[in-house]
Amino acid sequence: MGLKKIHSALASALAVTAFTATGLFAATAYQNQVGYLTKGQKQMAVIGAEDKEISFKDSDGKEVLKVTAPKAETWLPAGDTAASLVDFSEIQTAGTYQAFIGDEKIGHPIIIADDALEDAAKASLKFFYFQRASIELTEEYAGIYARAAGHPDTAVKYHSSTGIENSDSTFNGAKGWYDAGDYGKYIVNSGISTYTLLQLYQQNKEYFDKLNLNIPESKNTVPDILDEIRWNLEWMLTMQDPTDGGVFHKLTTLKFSGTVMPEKDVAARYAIGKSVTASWNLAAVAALAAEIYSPYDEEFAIKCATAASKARWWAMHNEAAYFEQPAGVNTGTYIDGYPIDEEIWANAELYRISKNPVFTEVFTKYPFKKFRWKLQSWQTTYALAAFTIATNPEIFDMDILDSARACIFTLADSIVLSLENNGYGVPLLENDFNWGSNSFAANKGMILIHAYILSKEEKYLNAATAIIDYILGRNPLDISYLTGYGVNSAKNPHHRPSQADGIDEPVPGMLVGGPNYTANDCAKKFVQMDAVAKSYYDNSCSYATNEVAINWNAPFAYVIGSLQAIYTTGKTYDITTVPAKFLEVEGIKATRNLQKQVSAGSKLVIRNGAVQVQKTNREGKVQYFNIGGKRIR
Ligand code: 9MR
Repeated sequence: MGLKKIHSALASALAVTAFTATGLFAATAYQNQVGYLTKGQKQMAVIGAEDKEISFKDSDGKEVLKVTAPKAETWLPAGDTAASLVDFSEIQTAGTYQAFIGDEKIGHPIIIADDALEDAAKASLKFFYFQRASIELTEEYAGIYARAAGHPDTAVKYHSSTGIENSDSTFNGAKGWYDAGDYGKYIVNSGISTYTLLQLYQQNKEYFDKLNLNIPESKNTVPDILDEIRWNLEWMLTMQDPTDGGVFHKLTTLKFSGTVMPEKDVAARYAIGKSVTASWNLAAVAALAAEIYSPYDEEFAIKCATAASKARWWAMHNEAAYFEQPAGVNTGTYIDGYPIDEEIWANAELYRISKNPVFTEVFTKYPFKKFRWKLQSWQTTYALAAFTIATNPEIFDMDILDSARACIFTLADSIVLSLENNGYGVPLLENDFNWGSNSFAANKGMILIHAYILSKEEKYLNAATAIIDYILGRNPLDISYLTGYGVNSAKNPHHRPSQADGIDEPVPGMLVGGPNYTANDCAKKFVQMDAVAKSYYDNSCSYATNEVAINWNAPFAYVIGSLQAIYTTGKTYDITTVPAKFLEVEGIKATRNLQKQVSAGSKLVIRNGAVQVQKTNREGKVQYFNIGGKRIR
């Protein structure tokens, strides 16, 4: 470990116990270390400042605002040290400021700018480029993090758990993003990550159409964020068994690799398992992708729509095909024995792009009509369905819309409620400090942004801002959990390339998992049950608190990207937007765009649960073909 890489809990301990020259205890301030949006909410948590005057000075030393620190309040996850939540939202002029109590500086420099979150938002998306499998990262795009291509995955074996017996055959499973600190590619986790990023784009097109991520595709006419997402989508599509539409659960080696660069991990890679959850995940994501990519590449859009429909068909006929970790395999499991939420989500996506009523049958299929009000995660996707449904009131029926809205607002209101008497102004509860706590934070932010889109009530936007502040430094460890951003940021993530590349600073733009009171690895000695938000160890040995993952970066990118986009454009997603045009062709799912792709005289239809091509021959007889061109009799 390099000298620079000191344990940040130690660093913050030093900050907390800072003494003034006179030996008096100095106030400690926790704040967003990266920046505040000029027109957004601005807060800092100050310990030892109750009733004191906090003075905010600009870079010329001129006082621009004076605030009396309010009553200090605790926030359970931080333990019993109370803090005053100081609001300085009134400062609405861009610049760099400093807070003082008398002559004493408190906190870090305060950066206020119209684009204060833009660099961090871009970095959190650029992370996905750094996670690309099967491609060399060149200096032009990766800078000092350039590296050789790893994992071509052009000849992936079938593990016996796929049900494919021919052990000699292989398939091309190239591209995709590495899941996390390891080099596996997992469909279930790709599902929520890819969906979250697609939503970010779809809801903020004006902003993201122009955003340059400096990736190899930056020069083409497709928005960079969509090019990046496509890298993963193309891999996800390869995981579908062409013979039946079922989707393999994961593509990994049999064992986790050592701490090596991607190109050094040359052990055989396998498709492992075929599962109902993987199939629903592909169905959901590919359906949304079909609509989003259709203006750019209709052939790809059709491919996605077809894959979605086929995956659905398989999942419906294999409802109990849960993934089980086969003997001899130790890579991530993403086991989920409850696929109903995924089924609802996938059907909602399919219905949105097609208006084919067959996809609404799911809403009456189950005895309960209401969504469970649960925060979204790789395992629980009700909220993802709720996002799609609630933001499409023109498409979904009133009763299902109500259920979706209830899901979002119940969750959002409970998050906002947790801000009451909360001295740190952080809407997180003790239970949130589990594995990947920062992703619970970010996913709560995604709920809040949706509540804001639907209601335009500022309290939701402000609570989402508070979550970004927490992640970027307003926390009892005084740390920014986003690598490369903030005065005191995470330095030693559990991320193989960052550990093995010989470069001191980790790959930037990565959100580490964060405090986890269940940590049972080298971070165990830092677990504090009476201050769970401090249960963190900035050391690469701690996968339980300091790993990175695509399903953690994605909601963070969603929240920080949405906030920046909303404040930049002054607009939120217009929920009356509908996909291009729906075509009324025998319950067809294709939009006009998709339809055009099929040769003259033919059209895409859904028959028997699958996408088929309907043609009328010269004699006027209607015939059906599968997507591969084979006649169905
Ligand atoms: O994010 C996953 C978390 O919810 C689980 O509790 C944990 C243990 O099963 O696994 C996490 O996912 C890991 C995956 O299995 C393998 N790649 C790294 C992921 C992040 O730690």
